[in-house]
Amino acid sequence: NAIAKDLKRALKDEEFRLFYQVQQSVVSGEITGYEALIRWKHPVRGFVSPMDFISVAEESGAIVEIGAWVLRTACREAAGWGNDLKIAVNLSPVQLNDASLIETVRQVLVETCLSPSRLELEITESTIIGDKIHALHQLRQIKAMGVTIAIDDFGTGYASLDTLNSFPFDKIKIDRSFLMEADKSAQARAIVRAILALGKSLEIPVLAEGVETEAQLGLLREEGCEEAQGYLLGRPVEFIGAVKAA
Ligand code: G
Ligand code: G
Ligand code: MN
Ligand code: NA
Repeated sequence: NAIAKDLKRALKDEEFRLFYQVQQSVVSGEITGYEALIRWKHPVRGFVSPMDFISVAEESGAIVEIGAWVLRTACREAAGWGNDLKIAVNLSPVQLNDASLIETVRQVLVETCLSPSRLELEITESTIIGDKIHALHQLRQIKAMGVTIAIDDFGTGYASLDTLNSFPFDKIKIDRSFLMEADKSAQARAIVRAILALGKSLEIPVLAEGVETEAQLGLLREEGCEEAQGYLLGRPVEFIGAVKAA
């Protein structure tokens, strides 16, 4: 595969970039953090979406190195922001299964001097479907360092509730598909409400992804959602200014 071959070279040639998308409090509008999103600035093809190369990187194993680069770069840049905002980093299932992950996280925190409580790792349900026991063991070690763990794309996997039951997640991220349909579908709104109720009863804060309209944000406000992320609040951007945390 041409992409698979190109990925290692791209890492060496420093063609990857991180973009950051703002996350904010629904009630106060204050910025709470940023999610790091990888972009590949290919010399010929221009910006390549992670949707077109993450799965290839997972199959070839290159995701372990690329993921370590993401983690290191995100933590280094966040340490330089001059605030206490969170930095959320996506973790691939392949990374979570890899035995090097714990040491990589530990090293990156030491190297960048980022306070561990500022780092949040985003895990999808599919991340812990493989070797579940091993994955949960790794997550526990990471959490013991003071790093927080969010469950991403919540509601789309086939075992959302089981996943929630198997690990003390620090945040639930409602998948953007539910928000997108919330404007026109009473059923999607009901699902959003149900996830928010679940978060309340488990005492896990909920962040809604894919917020694109004021109506969606209004719904989240009425229903007591803690945080939001989406094009309405900000698109992913390459550079962020110095923002003071609340
Ligand atoms: O940024 P965008 O919406 O194009 O991302 C598409 C997908 O790629 C999303 O599912 C997102 O979680 C994933 N993604 C973005 N950056 C990273 C990353 O650094 N690591 C991993 N594993 N996935 C990422
Ligand atoms: O799977 P994950 O939640 O990590 O995916 C994040 C992806 O969602 C990013 O690639 C980002 O570009 C995309 N995204 C973020 N906000 C919005 C939004 O409001 N609408 C849409 N369509 N995509 C969004
Ligand atoms: Mn994510
Ligand atoms: Na998501």
